[in-house]
Amino acid sequence: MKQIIFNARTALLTCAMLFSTATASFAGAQDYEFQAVQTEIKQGPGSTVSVRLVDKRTGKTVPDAVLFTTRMDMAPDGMETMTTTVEPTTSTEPGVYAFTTNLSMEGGWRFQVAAKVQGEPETVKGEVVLKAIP
Ligand SMILES: [Cu+2]
Repeated sequence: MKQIIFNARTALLTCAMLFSTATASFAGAQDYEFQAVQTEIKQGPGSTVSVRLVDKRTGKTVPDAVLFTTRMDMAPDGMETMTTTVEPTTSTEPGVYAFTTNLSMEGGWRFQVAAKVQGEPETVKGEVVLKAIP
């Protein structure tokens, strides 16, 4: 009986070790997340949208990422083909990336971003949902 308990415990430990090894080898783009600094944005031209890039392993923001693809559309309101302009602008806070956009219609907007993070070979992709308010 004692031997069985011992074996079960060893098996559990082995499993835990295997699992953590597997987790480590799959570390990558999914360790990062884009978060909207503000989800309610004034409808109309010249609004600023800011997203924070966070390393989920540490909870810290990630500065110096290169954001190279962006798309703003109304997918949350069933209008995926309705897009608008979104241009990078200067941000004062490290790890926060700011954009000027024109939310031409009130309602839900989806902001998609792809980025290169230093030391991370995979492309980091993310999206946030915003609401254009009067
Ligand atoms: Cu629309």
